[in-house]
Amino acid sequence: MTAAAFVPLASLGHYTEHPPAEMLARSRAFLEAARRRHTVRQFSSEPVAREVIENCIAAAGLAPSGANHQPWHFVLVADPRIKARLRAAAEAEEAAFYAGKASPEWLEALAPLGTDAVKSYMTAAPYLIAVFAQRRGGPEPGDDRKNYYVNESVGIAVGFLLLALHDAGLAALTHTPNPMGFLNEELGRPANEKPYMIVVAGKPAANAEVPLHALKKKALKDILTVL
Ligand code: IYR
Repeated sequence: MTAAAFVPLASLGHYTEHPPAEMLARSRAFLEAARRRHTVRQFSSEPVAREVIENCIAAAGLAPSGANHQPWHFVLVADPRIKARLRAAAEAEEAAFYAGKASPEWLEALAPLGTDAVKSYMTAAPYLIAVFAQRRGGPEPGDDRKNYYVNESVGIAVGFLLLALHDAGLAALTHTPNPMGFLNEELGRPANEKPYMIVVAGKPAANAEVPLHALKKKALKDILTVL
């Protein structure tokens, strides 16, 4: 058993206390920035510096996680041949999905988004970020212990990633073809890693559109109870 050891937060110099007015102003500014984030499905193929994406992934890797095991692995795909293979595999699953694997209720829920089985963005966008959730791992690379709250942890990390990309001026799409086992095969990840999501990243195409349906965000009063 490793004993807990601590360092004063103040000695890290990482916490900044803001006066109340500034705190309010910053929370409003962040809210407005979040309001300007939209999922897009039409990407420009304009290149984006890899370091930008790597910084966003590094920020995602700072997310809190169960027992700080950091149960995630990211594969950054820029190679056009690999993107083409992933697109073909995803489109095969999506074709089955839209042809009837999905329930009528599911297809009806998706109809206002206007999605279909053609996934041009997977080859148009400069980057595909495949996210894997590790069932086993640990705080050190190479650890092989049980991980905890894996889905919660990886979900938080993807949230960090989406906001980091947005803050850098990039658009993103969370894409989850079902099933996603082809990601392990194509990208050489072990079977104990669950393929979690593909995050498509790049600049939006000049003619990118946002479905009106996606602009309907619930009001705070409808998502918050204050007691
Ligand atoms: N994976 C499919 C279907 C899809 C499902 C949901 I839930 C969405 O919010 C969007 C799409 C696709 O990518 O088309």
